[in-house]
Amino acid sequence: MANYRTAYAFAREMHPKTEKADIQYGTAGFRTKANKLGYVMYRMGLLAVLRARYKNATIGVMITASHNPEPDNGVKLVDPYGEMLEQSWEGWATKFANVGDDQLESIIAEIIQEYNIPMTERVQICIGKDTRPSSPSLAKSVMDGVLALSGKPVDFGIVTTPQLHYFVACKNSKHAYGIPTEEGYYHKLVTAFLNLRSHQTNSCEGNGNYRNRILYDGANGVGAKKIKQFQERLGEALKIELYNDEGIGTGKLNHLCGADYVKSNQKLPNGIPIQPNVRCCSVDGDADRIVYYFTDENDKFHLLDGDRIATLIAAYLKELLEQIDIDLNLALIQTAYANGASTEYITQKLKVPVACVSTGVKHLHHKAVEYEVGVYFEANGHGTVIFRQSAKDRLKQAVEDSSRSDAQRNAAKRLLNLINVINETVGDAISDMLVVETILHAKGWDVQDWEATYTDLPNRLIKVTIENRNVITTTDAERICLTPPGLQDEINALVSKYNKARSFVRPSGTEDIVRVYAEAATREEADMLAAEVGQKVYEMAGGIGDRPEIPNNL
Ligand code: G16
Repeated sequence: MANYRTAYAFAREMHPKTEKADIQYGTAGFRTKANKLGYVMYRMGLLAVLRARYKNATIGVMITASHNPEPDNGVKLVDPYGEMLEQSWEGWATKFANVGDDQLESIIAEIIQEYNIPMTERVQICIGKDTRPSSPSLAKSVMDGVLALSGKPVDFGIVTTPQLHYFVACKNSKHAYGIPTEEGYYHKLVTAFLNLRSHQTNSCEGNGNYRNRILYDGANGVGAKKIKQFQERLGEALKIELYNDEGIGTGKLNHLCGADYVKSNQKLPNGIPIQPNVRCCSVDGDADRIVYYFTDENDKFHLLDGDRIATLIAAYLKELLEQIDIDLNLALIQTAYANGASTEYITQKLKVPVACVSTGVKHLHHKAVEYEVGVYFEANGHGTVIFRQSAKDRLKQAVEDSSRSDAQRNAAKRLLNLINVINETVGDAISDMLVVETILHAKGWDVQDWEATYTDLPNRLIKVTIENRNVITTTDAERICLTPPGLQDEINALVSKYNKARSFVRPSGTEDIVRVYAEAATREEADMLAAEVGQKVYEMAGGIGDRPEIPNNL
């Protein structure tokens, strides 16, 4: 029976294509206004079943627009190990989303033929959604697509993006990675975290400068809902004070709060009280990113972003590996947004190799698997650590090796526990927070000690709106602009006016804008350079709306 004929009929009747303009599978799947996405969701349900049959595995579909404002929504597919959809299939996703209703049947036939996909396998598709009011009806469209090709939808309801990635990995590993339920997820992370705390000789309360209290900005999203599960389970071990937990549909999701707001504006989010030198963190709308920050006694804001988290983790892992005396190749993967000072610190001081790749965790993840231990983080707070199975096996052997000292075996145990706190499938804000808290506690550090490891170069990130963001193309991990012709020369000329300066531009893959990044020796120089490069983009690439302004306080 050719099931895909049913899919075609469904498409015409229930999920007809409503948009003429093409949509592209971007940095993290499709993202646009929620009311334009019904048919795209249905088609991603179809594609998920085809992918699952091809891989003979469970596939995930996450409905979220993460850091975007509430009227947006989006969808991305999750591959068998919990990683992002293989890039070679992104083209298929884009084709599926853009063909006319009358071509849907033939494109399904085409992909079946190209990959020789067995159409009789019964496969499961895990579906999750964030707290956007548009998510339930979009999830229904995905399910219709799954059912149309006789797949089995498994509805996880409202979950964080990294939880959905974890469920998929658990199912495909036959539970070796963990139990594919919310409870299984909390249990795995919390048990490992508490084990690490109880093995410290000092108390839970504090260690050196570390205090077990943190102010947590939930971005009025799913990260606010799910942190309550951790609060209950962690109790006194980590006192998490929750802020920004407005209800679903209040329009407050990511509004003046959340990780993206704090990182981009470099200031406190709404709702977090000013308490000098108290550790704070913000997650984004689907809780896959996190940044830390604090305000000092002079009300000065200090940001500890993804670069800081990456360097903290990489340094600690290196320390543990040295204590165990085991030689595993460890590397840190960054993007062009990484602060120059962080790259210098990690290569010169920590002597850990660094690789730079294009924006998007899919690129970082891909590079990180080339190492036995790959730490990857974007400056925006999106990242994790991946350990090869062979690395985990060697750590287990080290624990059992009686010729090793107690200190060495304990360090190996500690690292194995830490691996269980980490969500290796994708960046996970809450898991990352527990890892940071573990390391700070172990070192007896508070945020000031952490910040003292190196000094960030002041930097500024701005957005410029242009008519068609695809006129900007880049190369060299997005550090060089190829088109429009001449723009890179202008950027070079501007950069040369400032000290220790660097700037690049790239089209966003999640918003209809161009991002401009600038860093320089002083705050004034970084702000000025960002504005000047932004103006060049506006002039040379078809700017619309507000022209970037030169800051008037300089
Ligand atoms: C997504 C991706 C990230 C990326 C971010 C911004 O994050 O998962 O890897 O850094 O978009 O991408 P762009 O600059 O292309 O808009 P999220 O948290 O929105 O899913």
